[in-house]
Amino acid sequence: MDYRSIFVNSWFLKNWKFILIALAAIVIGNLTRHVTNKICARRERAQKYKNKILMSDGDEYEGTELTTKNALNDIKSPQEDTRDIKYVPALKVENHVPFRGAQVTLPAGAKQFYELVNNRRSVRSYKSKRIPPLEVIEDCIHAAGTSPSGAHTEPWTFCVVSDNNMKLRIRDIIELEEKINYAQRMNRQWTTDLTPLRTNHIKPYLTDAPYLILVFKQIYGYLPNGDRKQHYYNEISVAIATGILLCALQAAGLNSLVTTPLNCGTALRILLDRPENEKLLVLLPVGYAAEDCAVPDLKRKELKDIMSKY
Ligand code: IYR
Repeated sequence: MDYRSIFVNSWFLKNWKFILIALAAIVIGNLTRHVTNKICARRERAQKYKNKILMSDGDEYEGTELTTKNALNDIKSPQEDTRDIKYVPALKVENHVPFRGAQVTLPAGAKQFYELVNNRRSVRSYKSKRIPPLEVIEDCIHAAGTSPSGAHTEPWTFCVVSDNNMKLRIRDIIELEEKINYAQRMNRQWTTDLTPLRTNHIKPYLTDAPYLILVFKQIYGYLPNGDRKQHYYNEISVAIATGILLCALQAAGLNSLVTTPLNCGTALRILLDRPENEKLLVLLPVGYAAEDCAVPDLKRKELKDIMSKY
């Protein structure tokens, strides 16, 4: 047998170029698939990581043990998982400027401020005919908007309602839910604890008070490109802003009440045509107390009972 001629005439030898090209194509094909799979997996992980971050708006990390210095050895850079994402700060601030300290103070300082705020009471009956100027309400909300907030996200919306028909619709929503709240959602101890305050599901202040301020927390915001923006500590931020609002209303000689209408958030948000990223935190009736307004004879804790020195 002429092995040489078999070899020279073999199909493999004749087609070696095509075979080589086919083999190369298979290798390149597999390699590309492998690489793209890897890239996709990493992108997916990065996206998952980003979503996870979006969830954490400042919650405490839950752990049963106190952190020790050993924990430092376990730190893995988050960059590992997020190499493919380009991060830019949501806050557009270029400079820091010299701080000039408090330029405005009260003549008698904090003692005077204490006198001011100690005079505040939660008011549940209002004069409907005496209407404070809207500018005063605007000034108070302007003050509330100076509140500190997580990463300066300013996650608040203050909706001011003075329209009587709108107030009536708000009252209807709240009284319906509160009837159920008092009857079954709040437990017996809760309703019993409220008896000294003489509250119930009937709330004339929602239509009598000249203004209702509905304070919404924005649980996230939007970047100019439409992407979601994280609102860190949004509830704490809006609660602080509400505290400032209460002080401002008091300073303006107005009365108010902090109400937390349980289970009414969505209905009120839809009524006021607010977007889904806004959740109702509190609702404040605002105005002047009715002539016959009575308040429970409450005592406040003494300084020594609320402060510990170290
Ligand atoms: N939101 C209800 C119940 C209520 C709950 C507490 I805590 C109060 O301090 C007062 C009232 C209401 O507004 O009647």
